[in-house]
Amino acid sequence: KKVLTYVERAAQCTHPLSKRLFSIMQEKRTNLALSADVNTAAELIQMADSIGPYICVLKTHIDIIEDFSADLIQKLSSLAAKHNFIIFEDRKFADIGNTVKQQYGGGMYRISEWADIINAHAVPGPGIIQGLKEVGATKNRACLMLAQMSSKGTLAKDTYTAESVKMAEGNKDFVIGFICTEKLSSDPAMLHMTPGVQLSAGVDGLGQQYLTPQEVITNRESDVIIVGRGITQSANPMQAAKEYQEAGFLAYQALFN
Ligand code: UP6
Repeated sequence: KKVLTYVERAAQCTHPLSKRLFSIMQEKRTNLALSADVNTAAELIQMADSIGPYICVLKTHIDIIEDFSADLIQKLSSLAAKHNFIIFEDRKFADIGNTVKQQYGGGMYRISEWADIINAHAVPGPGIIQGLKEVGATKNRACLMLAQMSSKGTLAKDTYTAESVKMAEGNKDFVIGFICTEKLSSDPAMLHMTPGVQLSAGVDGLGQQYLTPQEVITNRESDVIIVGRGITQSANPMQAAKEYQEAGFLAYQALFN
């Protein structure tokens, strides 16, 4: 079985965002996404600026920021341009099409105006993708389907996972990949992004389960490692980010050995 490089994968992408992401991964030699789960605008901006050089994706949970403002979005967007990373709002939409459309485009966060990528649960059925697409597709945004989760006891497995993959593959004009714990699609354009990653395997006190970059990228053939507390709670986040970047990229290179 031939493993494709990021350059070869980028060439297979029809969606501009997945093409751009694979290109960034090659250019910056990183498959690291930072999950910037901090609670103030100042911390988020500081993280994005200091960790920006080491990542391909900055993942946000905008609704845990205590002092959200339009200024934060403006600063985040300029940092994305400065450091060349993609912004992924981890909103995990999970409602009917008509509701997610409003949650995505409206409210106080206006997610569709600044997030390149969002994600959605498959549980409502394909209407959720239709609703999100009505807002996002015209802006060249993209979506990831949550096909699996990292947490203990997750119900997203077996048939649910398989059906989520089918739903994604039926909407390739808007869905560019998955949140998952292993490679799920043989389509080289489909991105696999995996949360629950730390340098040592383990658990937290609330059901999170961690795998190593090597397990995720080399053994399970996912594409992007999503790291939160492994970096943000480290004594030296910048140093930790470098370590995850290196571990993730070495694990990618090991695919070709
Ligand atoms: N996340 C998971 N597991 C999933 C989906 N998403 O952990 O299946 C998200 C969490 C958090 C990040 O919402 O933002 O990924 C993981 O953070 P951590 O590395 O600090 O555990």
